[in-house]
Amino acid sequence: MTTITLDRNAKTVEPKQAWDYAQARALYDLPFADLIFRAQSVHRMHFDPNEVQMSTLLSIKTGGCPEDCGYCSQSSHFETGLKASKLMGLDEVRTAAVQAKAGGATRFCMGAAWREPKDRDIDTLCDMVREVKGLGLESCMTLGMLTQPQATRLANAGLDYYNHNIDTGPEYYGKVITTRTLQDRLDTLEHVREAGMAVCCGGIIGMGEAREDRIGMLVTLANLPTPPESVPINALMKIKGTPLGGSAKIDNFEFVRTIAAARIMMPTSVVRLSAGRENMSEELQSLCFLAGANSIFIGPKLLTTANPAKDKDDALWAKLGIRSMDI
Ligand code: SAM
Ligand code: DTB
Ligand code: SF4
Repeated sequence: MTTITLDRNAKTVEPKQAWDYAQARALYDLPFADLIFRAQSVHRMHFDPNEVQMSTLLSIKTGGCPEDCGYCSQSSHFETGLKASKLMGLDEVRTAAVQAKAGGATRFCMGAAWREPKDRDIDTLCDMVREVKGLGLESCMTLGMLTQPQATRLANAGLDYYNHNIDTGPEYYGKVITTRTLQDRLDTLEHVREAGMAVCCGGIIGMGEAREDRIGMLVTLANLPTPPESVPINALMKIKGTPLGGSAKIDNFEFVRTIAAARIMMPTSVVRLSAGRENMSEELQSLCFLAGANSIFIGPKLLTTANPAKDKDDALWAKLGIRSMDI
C-alpha cells in the first residue's frame, strides 16, 4: 500500500494503489482550502481545468421498475405519480441524440428503469448504440444488472461506457436498497470490464448517510481492480413519495468535499457533477469545478427530473471561461 503524506504544502497526493479508510478520512477531513488546493493541483496534472464534458441524458424506458431504491421516482414500490412507459423506438432515440448534439453535448447517456434488461431487448439496444455512435457522440447506457453475454453484445455494438452506481457506502447500502446487494452491483461491473467497456460508477450524496458512508463509497470505488473511468456524484433529487424524499439537504461544503476527495482518489477519472445542479447556485457549481468536477449533464431534463435551462448554463460557462471538452 502506498502511504500518502498530508503535508499541507504538497502539490499532489497520488497513491498508485489502494486507499484505506484512515487515509481517505484524513484527506476528507483536511481544512477546506487545503483540500481544494490538493484537488485542483491533481486536476491540473491530468486535465485542462477550464474544460468540462457536456453530456445529455435520455430515459429510454421510464418507470415501473421492480427495484426499491429509496431515492428513485421510477420504482414501482412507491407512489411518485410518474407515468411508466415502454422501451422507446429507435427513431425517437435518434431524434433525441441529434438534438443533444445540436445542443452542445458530446456524450449521450441512455437510461432504462429496469432491474436488468431482457435478452430479447439487447438487439434493439445495440441498434440504439450504433445510432448514437454514428452521430460521433460518446455513448453510455445504464440498464440495471447485466450478464456477461449481454455486456459483450453491447460492447460489440460499440457502447463506450456502462453506468452502474454503487450509490453509497457499504454500511449504508441496505438502508437505501433491499432488492439487490452491493455484491450484485460489483458482479455487473466485472462483466462490464470483462467485455472491454469503460466503467461509469458513482453514487448519491444527501440520502441521510454519514460522512463515513460517503468516504466508504469513495474507498470502494477507488479500490476496484481498475477504478472507474467515470465517477458520477449525484446530489439527491428529492422525490415526493419515496422513502428518502424527506432527507435533510446536504451541506454545500460537504458536497464539495466529496467531489474533491473523488478527484484526488481517482486522479485520472472524469468526475461528473451529475444530478442536483438545478438546486445549486452558480457559486456552488463553481466550487465543484474548482474541486475537480469536469463533466455535467446539459439539457432541460435528467431522466425524470429537471436540469438547468440552456441560457442559464451558457451564462455560467461565459462567466467562468469554461469550454466544452472534446472527446
Ligand atoms: N435502473 C438502472 C440502475 O439503477 O442502474 C439505471 C437507471 S438509475 C435511475 C441510474 C442512477 O441514477 C442510479 O443508480 C442513481 O445513482 C441515480 N439516481 C436515481 N434517482 C436519483 C435521484 N432522485 N437523485 C439523484 N440521483 C438519482
Ligand atoms: C447518474 O449517476 N446520474 C444520472 C445517470 N447516472 C443515469 C441519472 C440521474 C437521475 C436523477 C433523477 C431523475 O432524473 O430521475
Ligand atoms: Fe430501478 Fe434504477 Fe430507479 Fe433503482 S435506480 S428503482 S434500479 S430505475
